Formats: sequence, C-alpha cells, structure tokens
Amino acid sequence: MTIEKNFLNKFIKATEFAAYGAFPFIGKGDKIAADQGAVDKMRTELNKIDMKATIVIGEGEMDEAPMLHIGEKVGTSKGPEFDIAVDPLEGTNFTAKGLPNAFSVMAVTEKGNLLSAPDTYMEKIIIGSNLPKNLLDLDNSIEKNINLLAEAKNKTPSQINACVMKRPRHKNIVKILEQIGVNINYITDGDIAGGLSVIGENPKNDIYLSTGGGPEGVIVAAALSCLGGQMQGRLILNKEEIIRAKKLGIIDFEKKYSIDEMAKGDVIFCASGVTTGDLAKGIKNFDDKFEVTTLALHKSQKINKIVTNTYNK
Ligand code: VTB
Repeated sequence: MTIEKNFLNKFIKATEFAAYGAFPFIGKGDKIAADQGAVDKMRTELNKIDMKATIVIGEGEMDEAPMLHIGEKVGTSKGPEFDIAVDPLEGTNFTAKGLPNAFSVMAVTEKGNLLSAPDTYMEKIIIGSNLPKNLLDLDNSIEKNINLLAEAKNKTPSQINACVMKRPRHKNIVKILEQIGVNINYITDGDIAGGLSVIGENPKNDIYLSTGGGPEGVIVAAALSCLGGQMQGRLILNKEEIIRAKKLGIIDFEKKYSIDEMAKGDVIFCASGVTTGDLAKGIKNFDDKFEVTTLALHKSQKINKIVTNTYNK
C-alpha cells in the first residue's frame, strides 16, 4: 500500500503555513511563542485534510494542548488512516536568535508504520548511501566505527568529516575523534539537518554521531528511508522514561532501531524553511505575500524536490 500522490501537496501546505506561523518571531528571543505560532498554523492545515490521522511523534505525550501532542487526532475523519510525526518548529533557539536552519517538519506514513517514541534522548549514528549494509553499530567503539567507515569509503580517518552536536555529554566522542584525527563539524542544535548532512553526492559530513531528541531521530529516519543512507538509533531512558516508553508500546528498552524499524512502508517528508538553512531557504516576506520553500520527499513516487510557493497574506 502507498500514500496517494495527491496528499503530498496537502502536507507541504501544512509545513509551509507552520513555517509562516513562526516567521514573525524570528530574532525576537521568545522560542515558546515561536513554537506556538508554528503549532497553531500546522494544526489548522492538518485539520483541513481528508484523512484520519494520529500524531505519533509530537510535542509532549499527554493532552498538553495547545501543543500537537502524541495521540492527538487530526484531519477531517474522512479518508485514509495515517500516522504523523511533527516538529512544527525544529530549531526554536535558531528562530528566537534569528539564526539559520530553523524549519517546520513533518513525516507521514500509513497507520502503524511509525515508531511512537517518547520525548527522550536517542543515541544516533547516521551515514550515507552506497555503503556495505549494517556497516556500523552503536555498540562498536567510536574508533572501530570510524575505521570501518574510512575503509568502506577508501579514506583515512583524517579524511573523515563527522558532525557532532555540541554538548558536554559528547565529551568522550569528541576526545576519541580528535585522537584519531577525524575532522569535526559541530552543530549547536538541530540534529535533523545534522543527520541529513551525510546525504547527497558530495556531502559535508561522512557521519553524524550524537545523542539528540528521540522524536527528531524518528523524523530523520523517515527522511532517510526516502533518501537512502543508514542509521542506528537507541533510546536513552531513565526509570521514569521507561514507564512512559511502555505506555507507547515499547518493550525492548535497549533496542537499536534501524531506519525501517522507525519508519516503514511509504513515507512523505516535508521540511519548510523558517530561516534559511541546509534543507530549505527561509520565508521571504513581501507586503501582501510571502514565499516559502520546502524540501519534499515521497518515497513510493520517488519524489525528492524543492518546492517554492507564494501565498497571499
Ligand atoms: C535535541 C535535538 C534537536 O534540540 O532535541 C536538542 O534533537 C535538545 O538537546 O534537533 P538538549 O536537551 O541537549 O539541549 C534540537 O537541537 C533542536 O530542537
């Protein structure tokens, strides 16, 4: 089964309007207001679509209205059943500070095909396509993973570029990468874009390795299932988070998830720029119109395109 082609434009519109909803808050220092601006517009657009959809990755796990929360039903209740992962504003800090790489993002599958991950951390390693299957493993040492990757890419470790999110928790990863001479490209936030920086003809990075958000992990897996590439993700759960994970149906708390175990079957992925970044240009604002750019993927249709639309205000 696949998602009908005509749904792509409808989901694009939902991230486009969410991005526009965050736009007034760029550089205003209020990340909560920026997020809310995006959430409100995304929900309005999703509720116009003829579908029976459930938010399985959202902002919060209970009825935390006004956020788009896990379990929330969206759509008109007529039409196909979908699971949706949303991050209405990926890069709330970037938006609040007026920095690049803020976007509004969403991934859609048929019902039952997205991992419902709690809002906890996830350890992630991501590499590009055209590499031997199951090349790396979260349980290998960093050094072993880098050596395997370097060998497969016919490079030396010092020719490997690694993307790491700058956080004290990554001190050990950084120490080892430095010891073996790997070039590190740091990001301050935004590990969906960081994860996707290993994809493409001439990618900026050979590997993404960091612990970021679980929801962002599932969303990046959905994009990778369309684009190719390999990923392993493992949720990091403390006692209280294990209880939350159980409620979402997770039974193996140490599981290393592959892309297919996070996003199965057909996938639609849309990311619309708020501020200009690696995935899409930011909103352009005119007196009576705005222009918004989206990276749009639809796996079964082999669609991978950048869409720019203009709307009257
Ligand atoms: C992570 C990452 C996101 O926020 O969730 C991060 O996946 C928060 O991490 O892409 P900390 O708790 O260490 O600050 C983002 O960078 C942006 O939402």
